[in-house]
Amino acid sequence: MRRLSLGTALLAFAALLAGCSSVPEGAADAQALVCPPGEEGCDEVLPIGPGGEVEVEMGNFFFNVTDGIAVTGSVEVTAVNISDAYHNIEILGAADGSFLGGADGEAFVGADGFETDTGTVELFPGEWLMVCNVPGHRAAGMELPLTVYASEEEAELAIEAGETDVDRDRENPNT
Ligand SMILES: [Cu+2]
Repeated sequence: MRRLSLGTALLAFAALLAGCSSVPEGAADAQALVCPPGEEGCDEVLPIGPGGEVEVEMGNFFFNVTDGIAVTGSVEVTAVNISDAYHNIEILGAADGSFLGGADGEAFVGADGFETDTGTVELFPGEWLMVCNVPGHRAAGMELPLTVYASEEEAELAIEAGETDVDRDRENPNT
């Protein structure tokens, strides 16, 4: 009986190792490069996780993460436009349809001057890049990394360590 239960435990452990479906480190990059969204068979590969909420300020010409945290899955982004010009957010390499690495991709949120828009994007864990895809805006400064954590636990550890994107304010070149 002892022997059997030990064997069962070992089998379960082996199955856990073999069948582990957690996304390996660097999966975000792999997803972006190996399986472009929109190509056959790629759109089913979506991150599984609790997701999260992030608030981003956008202006001429910068982004600033002001609140929230992104965990893998469906990430809701609220984009608050604090300028008088239209801006949007495209996440390069996003798994759900944003164009990979170009300026003619798909923004999932966009707002006219002093307006706010909310959208969701499916993201694997990793470091992503938010850009505004209005011509010239990215080059003028509208790009900012967005960290997507693998789990809520990992996100909480980052919060405790003060290492989140929030308030990672960079110099506004226009002030
Ligand atoms: Cu812009």
